[in-house]
Amino acid sequence: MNRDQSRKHFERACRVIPGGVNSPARAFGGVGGDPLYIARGEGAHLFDVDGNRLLDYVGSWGPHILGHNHPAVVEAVQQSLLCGTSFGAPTEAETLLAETIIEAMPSIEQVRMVSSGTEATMSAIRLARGFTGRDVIVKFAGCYHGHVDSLLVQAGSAATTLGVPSSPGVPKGCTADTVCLEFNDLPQVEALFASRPRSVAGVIVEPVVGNMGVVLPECGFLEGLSALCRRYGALLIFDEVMTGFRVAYGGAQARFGIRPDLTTLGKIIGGGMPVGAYGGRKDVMQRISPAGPVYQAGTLSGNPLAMACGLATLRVLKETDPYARLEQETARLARGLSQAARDAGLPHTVASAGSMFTLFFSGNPVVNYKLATQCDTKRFARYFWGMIERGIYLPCSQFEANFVSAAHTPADIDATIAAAHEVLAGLA
Ligand code: KE4
Repeated sequence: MNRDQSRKHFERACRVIPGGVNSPARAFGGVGGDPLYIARGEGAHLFDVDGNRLLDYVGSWGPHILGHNHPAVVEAVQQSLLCGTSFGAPTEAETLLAETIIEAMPSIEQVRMVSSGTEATMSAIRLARGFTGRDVIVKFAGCYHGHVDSLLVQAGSAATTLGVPSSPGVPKGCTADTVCLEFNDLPQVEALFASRPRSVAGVIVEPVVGNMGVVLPECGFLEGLSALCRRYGALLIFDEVMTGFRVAYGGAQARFGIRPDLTTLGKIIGGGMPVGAYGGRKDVMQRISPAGPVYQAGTLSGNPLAMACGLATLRVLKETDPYARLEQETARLARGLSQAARDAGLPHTVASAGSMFTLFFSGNPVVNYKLATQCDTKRFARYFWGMIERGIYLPCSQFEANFVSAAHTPADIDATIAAAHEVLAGLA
């Protein structure tokens, strides 16, 4: 595969941008080599600056559940652009997207738009602390909630990929009230609450983890978190930035029948443009400025272009309801990848939920961060490059979720399985 132009672009970028990228997740740090520079996306495919056509399982790290440049989304953004890009004043589009989110997720009675998932989680934990008057936030190792100072503790995604799960530059005071526990370990959470019964403001969790790779909640874990939060007066915060409108139209909370107090969203609700949101119980959301005293603001929050992009995306999802087919095709792909690894005699497990999946190079089921970090990341890197050489573009880390879009065809899934058989056979 010719990657000359990408290499030239990367060399030039590295002179003016730290690491040559505007987000470390794109840096190929976990697989070696230089990132591909993308010229355009179309449906399930990306086209890089060297003219390579790539079947895309990154989907911009989650937003593109419809695939790239869905006609209805393009049309909506073009129409919105003709009216202007940003006004710093309320627009109807913000209300329409808020109403759509609230209709999809009954636990959300009011919602505030922001411009990223990080802003959403940062605001949600400030609100939880402001509402309860308590300071402690519980998170889980391997979960990634954006680069919020107080949540960069044993964080997943690129923080783990690049070996910095707890970042320098975060003062001890910022994380003094962050308690990091093991995902799927409910007794640990019970013990924490029992030891500090009136200290916990909130528990923030990815209900289906995407940032260790895909890790599912064990039976009773989410229900247990909900019961403990209720018992001890803490808020349950579902970080659905990745799972919202991904694992079901109503997100993981619909899939598991849990009603969190707050939910954070991003990715799909922006359709690929910068949108985050946090919402939940009205009595809690009413504490947010200007309705209440907890301050949060943003110049481009609710940006009309981004609202139009997100709204069109959610409208297509609601009208076409691709979820059953996405789940079937993703499960078929997961089985195919597992069969390919088994035929190659490679220790592996595969996890999937809705249209997100991960092939782990570990013989043990990955149920928490400790097990995730035992995966063979060198073998993953060889798998990644073997697949890219065959035109299959995967997330450049063992600790990320892969995404199937509504634009992926059965033939695309077949081709991916066939490529995996070839590549994995060569890794034994
Ligand atoms: P952003 O600030 O990147 O929009 O969202 C942060 C965030 C919050 N919560 C969850 C569950 C997330 O997955 C994310 C961001 N996800 C990563 C990929 N795993 C974004 C990719 C990147 O950092 O470039």
